[in-house]
Amino acid sequence: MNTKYLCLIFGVIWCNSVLKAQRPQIKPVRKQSIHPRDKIKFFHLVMERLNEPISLRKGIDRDTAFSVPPEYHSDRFQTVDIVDRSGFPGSLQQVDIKRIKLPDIASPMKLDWKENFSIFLPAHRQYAAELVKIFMEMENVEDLLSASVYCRERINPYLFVYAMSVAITHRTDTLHLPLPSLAEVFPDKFMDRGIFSKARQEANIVPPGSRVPIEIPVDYTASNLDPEHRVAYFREDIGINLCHWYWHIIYPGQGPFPMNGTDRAGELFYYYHQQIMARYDFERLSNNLGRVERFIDWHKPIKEGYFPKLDNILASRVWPSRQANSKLQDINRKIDQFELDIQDLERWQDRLYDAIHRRAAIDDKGNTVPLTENTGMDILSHILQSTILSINQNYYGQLHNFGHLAISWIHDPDGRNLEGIGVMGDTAVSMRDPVFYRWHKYIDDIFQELQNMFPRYTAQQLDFPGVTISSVDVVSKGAPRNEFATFWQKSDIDLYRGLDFTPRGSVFARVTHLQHAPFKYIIEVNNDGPPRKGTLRIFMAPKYDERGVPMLFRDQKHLFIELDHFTVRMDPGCNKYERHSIESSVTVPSERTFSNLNSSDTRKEEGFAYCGCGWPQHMLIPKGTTEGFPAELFVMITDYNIDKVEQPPPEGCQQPFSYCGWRRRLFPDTRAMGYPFDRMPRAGVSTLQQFLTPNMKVVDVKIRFNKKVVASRYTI
Ligand code: CUO
Repeated sequence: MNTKYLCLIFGVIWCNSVLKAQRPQIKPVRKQSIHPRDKIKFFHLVMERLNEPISLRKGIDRDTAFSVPPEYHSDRFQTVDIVDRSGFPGSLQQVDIKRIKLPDIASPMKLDWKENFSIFLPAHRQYAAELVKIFMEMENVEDLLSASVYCRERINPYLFVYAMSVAITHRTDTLHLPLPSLAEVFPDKFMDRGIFSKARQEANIVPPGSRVPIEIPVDYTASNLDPEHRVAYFREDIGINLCHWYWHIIYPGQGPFPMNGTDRAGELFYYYHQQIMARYDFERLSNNLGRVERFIDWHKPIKEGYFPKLDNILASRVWPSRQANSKLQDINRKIDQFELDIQDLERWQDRLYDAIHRRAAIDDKGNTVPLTENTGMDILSHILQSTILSINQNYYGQLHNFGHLAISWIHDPDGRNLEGIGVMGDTAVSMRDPVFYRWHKYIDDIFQELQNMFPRYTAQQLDFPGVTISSVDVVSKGAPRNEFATFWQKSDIDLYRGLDFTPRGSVFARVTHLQHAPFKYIIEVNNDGPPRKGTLRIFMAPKYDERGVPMLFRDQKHLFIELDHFTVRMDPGCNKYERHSIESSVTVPSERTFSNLNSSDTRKEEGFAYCGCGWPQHMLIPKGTTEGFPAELFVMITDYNIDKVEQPPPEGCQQPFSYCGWRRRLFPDTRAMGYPFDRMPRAGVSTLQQFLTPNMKVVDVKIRFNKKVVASRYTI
C-alpha cells in the first residue's frame, strides 16, 4: 500500500476520532407526557416548519415530539419511513395527539399546496371560512390541537396558518395565547429572497450559538433612481406588514364571531387604513415627496412599478413583479375560478357614490338603510369590503377586495403564463407595494365623501367646560425639548421556524429599520370643576405642505396621526401628567416584531404578553429630516363621562386598542374614530389655531433624523 493511501486511512481514523470526541454524547431521552390542559402551548410548534412532517421533532432545540395516530399523516408522508435524526442530548417532551372524529376538509384541500392564499379571492375566502368553522367548533383545546395536526400536512400552509390564527384569536379558550410571529413562520414573506440560501449555509456549517446574523441590505428592492424608493423603509417594514396581517386576522370579515365581527369593525377598517395613509403621507413629506395621488382612472396606466424580490420558499416560486405603466384589464382566470370586468368595479363605484349622496343604501330586500352619522361609516365599510355584514353584496359587489385582485393579476390577467398572484393579493405583503397606498387613498376618499356630509362639530360640542390644557411638552432622550430624535437601528429576526432544513438552533436575519429615542409627554391640565375624569388624545401632523406652505385645516386634518389615547383623573386645580412613548395606545413593543431585544423571551413557546395587532413601536414617529421636520403636536382632553364604554376590562394578551380595538369587547371609546378630525371644520375655521377650544393645545415640534445606525442590542 503506498504512502498516499496510508495517510488517507489514518486521516479518516483521526478525523472520526476527533469528530466523535466533539460530538455530544447522546444520553437516553427522558420523555414527559403532557396534560391535555397544557397542550395549548403547542400550537406554535404545529405552525413551525410546515414543509416537514409533524412527526419530526419540533422546537428550537428539537425537544418536542408529537405522537400522532398513523392516519393523521398525509399520503405523502404515509409511505415514507421517517427517521428523526435530529435528536440530541436532553429531555424530550412527548405530545400525544388525541384521536378525534376526523373533520371533512375536502373543500379547503382543493387549494394547491404551492399556491399563495388570498383572503380577497372568493374561492379562498370560502375555503378559509370552512376551515375556520371546523377549528372554531372543536370542543376544547385538545381537540383543536388534534384537528390542527390532522390538517397541517393536508392543507395549503398559508391557508392553514391563516385559519389557525383566526381560530386562536377568536376562541375563548385560546384568548390568552398570542400568535407566533408570522415573520418567523413565513420569513420569506418579509425578507429578501437572497437570504435563505445564506441561512442554509450558515446553519449547515456553523453550530448554533456561533452563527452570525445574515445582514439584509436596506436597499434590496430598488435604488434611488426611483423616487418612490425613498419610502421603501416604511412600505417594507416588517412590523408594519405584520400589523396589517394581524389586523385582517382579528377582523376577517367572515365567520361566526359574535362581537369582533360586529362592534364598529367596519368603522375601524376605515380608521386603521386612514391612519396608514396619514402615516405614509407624513413619511413622504419627510422625504421630500408629495402626498400620495389617489387612484382615480381605471383605464390610465399605473405609473408605479414594483419588484418585490420575495420568494415563496415552500413552493419554490417568486412573487411576480409589476412593470411601471401597467394597465388594468379584465380578469379571467379559470384556474382561480375568478372573473372580473373593470366595468364591474366602475358600476359598484357608481352605486356606492349614489348611496353616499342619498345618505341611504339599499339592502338585499329592497329596503332603504340610512347612512347616519352614528352608523353610516360602519355600514358603508361593510359594503365596501363585502364582509358577511354587507347589507347587499349582490348590488354593491366587492369593490375593495376585487380592486386588490385586479391589481394583483395585472401581469397575467388570464393566467396564460401560469403566474401567481402579486403582492396586492396578500395582506402580509400588500403594503410593500406603492400602489397599495394609491388604491387605499381611493378607498379612503369614498369614506371621506360620506364623512363630509355629516354635521360639523360646533365649538360647544368640542369643548370640555371648565377644563383647559395649560401646557404640553415633549421630552425626548438626548434631544432638545419638543424634539423627537429618529435614526436607523439594526434588529434581528430568527428564521428558525420558517426554514425547511434540519440543523437545529436559531439562524438570525439582521434588518435595518427606523427607530426613535424614547420620549415622554408632560401635559398640564387645569380643572375648574369637581374631581372628574378625562380622555387625553394626542395626534401629530406636518405643519407645512409639499410646497412649504402652512397647511389649511381641511387638508391637515387628514394627516394627523394618532400617537396616544388614555384616561386621566383630574383633581380640582392644576394636574400634571407624564406619559411615556412605550405606553402608547397605538403600538406594540418592538419584541413583537424582532427577536433581538429580549431573545430569551422569543424562545418561549407561550409567546408574548402582547397580541400581534398594533402599530410597531419603532414606527410610531415618522422619520423627519436631518434639519428637523416641522410638525404640530395636538393634545385634546374630552369628557370621560361622554367617552366611556361600560364593560369589563379586556382579557387575554394585551392589545393596543386605537387601531385594533379590544377582542371580545366593545371599542372602548364612544366617539367617532379619528375624533375630532373626522368632520369638516365649522364655519370660519381654516387653520388649526382657529379650530382650537380651551381643552385643546398645539405645540410646534420637530422631528430630527440622524443618519447613525445603532446596534440591535440598543433597547428603548
Ligand atoms: Cu387592509 Cu385593502 O384592506 O388592505
